[in-house]
Amino acid sequence: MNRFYITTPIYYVNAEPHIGHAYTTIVADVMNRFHELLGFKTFFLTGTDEHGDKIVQAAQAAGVEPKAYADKISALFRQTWPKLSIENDKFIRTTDLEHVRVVQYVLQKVFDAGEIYFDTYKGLYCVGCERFYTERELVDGKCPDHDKPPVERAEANYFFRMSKYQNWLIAHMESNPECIRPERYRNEVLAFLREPLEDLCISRPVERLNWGIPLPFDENYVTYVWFDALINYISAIGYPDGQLYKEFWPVAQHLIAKDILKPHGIYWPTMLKAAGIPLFQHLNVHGYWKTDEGKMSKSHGAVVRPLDLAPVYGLDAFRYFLLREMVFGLDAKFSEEALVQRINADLANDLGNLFSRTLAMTARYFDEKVPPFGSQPDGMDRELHDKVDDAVRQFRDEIPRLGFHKALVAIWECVGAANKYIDYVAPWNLAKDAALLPRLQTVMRTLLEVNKVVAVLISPFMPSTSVKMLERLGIAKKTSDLRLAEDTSWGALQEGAKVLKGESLFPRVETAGKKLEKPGKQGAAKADKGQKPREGKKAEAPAPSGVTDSGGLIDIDLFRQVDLRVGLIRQAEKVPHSDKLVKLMVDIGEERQIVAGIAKTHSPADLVGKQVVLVANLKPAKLMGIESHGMILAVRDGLDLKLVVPEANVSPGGKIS
Ligand code: ME8
Repeated sequence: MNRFYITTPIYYVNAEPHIGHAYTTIVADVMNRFHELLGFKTFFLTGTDEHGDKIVQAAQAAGVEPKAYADKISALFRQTWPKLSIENDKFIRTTDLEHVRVVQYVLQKVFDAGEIYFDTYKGLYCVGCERFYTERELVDGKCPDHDKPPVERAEANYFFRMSKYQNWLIAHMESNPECIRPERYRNEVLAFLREPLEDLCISRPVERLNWGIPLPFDENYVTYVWFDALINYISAIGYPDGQLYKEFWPVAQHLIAKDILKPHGIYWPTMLKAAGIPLFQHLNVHGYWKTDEGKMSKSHGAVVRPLDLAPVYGLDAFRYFLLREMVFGLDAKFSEEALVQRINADLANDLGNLFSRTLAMTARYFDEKVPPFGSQPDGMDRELHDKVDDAVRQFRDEIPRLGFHKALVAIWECVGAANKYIDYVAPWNLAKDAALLPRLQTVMRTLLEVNKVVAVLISPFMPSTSVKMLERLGIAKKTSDLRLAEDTSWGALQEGAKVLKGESLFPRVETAGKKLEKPGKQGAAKADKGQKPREGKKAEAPAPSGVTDSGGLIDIDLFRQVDLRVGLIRQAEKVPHSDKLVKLMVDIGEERQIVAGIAKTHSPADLVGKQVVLVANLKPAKLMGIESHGMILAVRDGLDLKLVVPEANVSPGGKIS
């Protein structure tokens, strides 16, 4: 049986969980659920890192003993994860006796092998980081993380012969290109390794710090917190003899952010090598979530507490946002506005609408029962089916290589294609003619099948929504019972099975910009319970999802149907025999040919390199025999015509809202 083992960092208990911790732990959960879906036997570990100076200082500030302090904050982490639908198999604490025992065992083993020695070290020490710094690591004489000058400190201590493993580690990284992913982080570690590697101080004298694991070979010292913490990845699964260790260590994958790349990319592999333990399979490294104020971390304030957000916007929506928004490996910006935008566009408008339209029509035309494929599928049905197969393939290929956002984009392409399919096929017209019943059956069955596959594919990301969708499609399965191949096979819905119309999956959030700091006052995030499916009330008169009122005003839904994008003009040329038209090639993330009536006011040469705003979902039209796939926005000013442009350059394809 295939196996999968994923770990998160064990988080310091010097402050409460925030969105950065939540992201890593949710990603681990997504990876774990994905492998379960593939039928792997999986193990998912998280926990808390509880020793060291930082914890002592935090406990002192709170006026309690370190252990009592650690108990409290550790419990907070432990209780947070289930509230975010995270299902870890084990929660380790570095104060667990079993962990302490394994750390001492490894220390003794490495000591006996002659890889630890005693020496005096004088250097510059940052209390925040709990480590000595070399001069060249400092920025303007200060610790780059804490922006404070380090203090001089001389100390007799134990050292791990890390330098000895430098060449071995370089060779290992060069011959295992996937050991650290994405590649930029492997390169970063290789760059560290171009400089001479120093030995690692792995002890602290008890008189200075007694909140640590005693060295087994000298009771006057405790273990340096990183030498203690990293070992959690093996102590938690019963190193050296445990069954879990034997089963799962050979497939271990770690997940961290870039802040702790050095301990994981250098200390940990060399420690393992010295202890005669095989290396982990992958170290997966992601970027930082930032707010407008900068990186979110406990020492910098400005944190977003996940539990304040998730209940306001919905747990699954929050998970979706984090995974969709961040390109794994790069930094991403967190804003409440961006979260609301994704909820309204991707979840309420796209997925929510597809699901309610499909179920509402199944209810109306087939008495809430799954119809058979009444007629042979036509070209459009096959195209949609192909899109679904393609999404399944991309999902399967992208997640193991950390392309979470790409997997989601592929799923949402299916959702978009299915919504367009409804608009195009117009089932309400088929329903008018009894002779077209077989065709209507096939159309609705096709749509139900798409919804089912989408429900399965989103299960690692949005487990509750997945279960809810499947239930309403007549499938009573827990996410852990789903299997990718079997449950995404086309046509597997039970004919005649009862489906349930029910409430909308994702209520639209009406106003953005609420204050995250005051979760209690977020009533503004009210749901629009009356969110309408695009399919109209009557089969004969399907209304679009947004409508005009009697005063000519449109509602927001109608506006949102216009896909406005920023495009970059790559090429421009005059259309022969026309004094008004220019043919443009516009980059909106993909290339678009657009014919625009702006030749009288704009020369092709002036247009190239300009950013413009365009309607990207306009039906194609032919102008002077040339296809145009969109419309550029401009304002008439007397005889002049001015293009509408963004205030500053933005990435081509940026969606306007
Ligand atoms: O470093 N964006 O614990 P820690 C994304 N105890 N992820 C973030 C983040 C941000 N702004 N801020 C934190 C420690 N994280 C050690 C680890 S492991 C043997 C010992 C996440 O509480 C991210 O996973 O400071 C990062 O690596 C981790 O929290 C650091 O957590």
